[in-house]
Amino acid sequence: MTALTVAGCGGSDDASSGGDAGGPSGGKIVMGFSQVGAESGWRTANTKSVQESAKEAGVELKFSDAQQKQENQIKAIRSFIQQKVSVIAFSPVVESGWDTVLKEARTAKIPVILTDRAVDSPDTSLYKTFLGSDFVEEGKKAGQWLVDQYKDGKDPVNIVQLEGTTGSAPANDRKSGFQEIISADPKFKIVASQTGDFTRAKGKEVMDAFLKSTPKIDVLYAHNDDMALGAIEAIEGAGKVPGKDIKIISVDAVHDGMQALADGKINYIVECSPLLGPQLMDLAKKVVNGEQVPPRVVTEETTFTQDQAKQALPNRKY
Ligand code: GZL
Repeated sequence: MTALTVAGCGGSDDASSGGDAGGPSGGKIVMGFSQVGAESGWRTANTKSVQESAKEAGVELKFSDAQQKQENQIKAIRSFIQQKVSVIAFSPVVESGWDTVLKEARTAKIPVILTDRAVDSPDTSLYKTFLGSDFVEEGKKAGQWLVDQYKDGKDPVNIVQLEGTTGSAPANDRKSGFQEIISADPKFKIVASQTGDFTRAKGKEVMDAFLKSTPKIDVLYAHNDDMALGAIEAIEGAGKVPGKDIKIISVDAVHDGMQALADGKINYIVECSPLLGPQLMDLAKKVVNGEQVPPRVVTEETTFTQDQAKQALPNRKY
């Protein structure tokens, strides 16, 4: 294992050195990482990727779990600033409300990398780069599969939607991308839409309510596999067959989602890769050493049908 060292950086307490304040000169890169929480299988896999990649890269990782609360992330970022870390990376639980703390990081000359989720600040100088998926594209892929499935039909298609965490980039963008595609045909109607906060328990609870309040549901669009898996429990509890009575489209492609897809309980999954660790460490090294990095790094990902899931499952890393 080779430690990623910081070239030409000021001493450990020298936050006033030109350029970004790194760690002790010639010392290890110290990364402060604020994680959203542990709400889903995706998040667990993402945390594992970041932690394993830091170890592999010789980066000292100060990791904090915000339990899906923005105030905890802001507290963690302030603590990283106090500790004079070389670089801060975080996945913003929601898009808004970050300017103040990111300005504090900039004043302290500590570079920030956004991973997984974006912020809606117009001041893009507050962070060096955003590494993560294109959630609008994910929503479009989900919508396109549905349009293709029903291309010959004339009857109304009643859709219920389990949205991700309110105010989060994936929830906002997966919703808008999906809507953009299905709005081309008026037979597609979103008859109910509510947040399930990306968790299995909430997904079940909200789907239970949908089943009681919505006479005819043809399709569920879930913004992540965990909510889809919770919804499957509700659908089966109502005596209906998931994947047949109610078609299910989901996002992530974590193991349990892929298993449900292979078993025919989900019909289509749009992949959202959580394996951001290696790219994050590479970007961190460049940023701390003052190298240029692209303002946006989009992760590679694909889609899965039921047959493709059966093929892919044995080799999946998460
Ligand atoms: C997407 C990520 C989302 C996942 C959910 O990049 O932020 O948060 O889709 C997770 O499973 O909770």
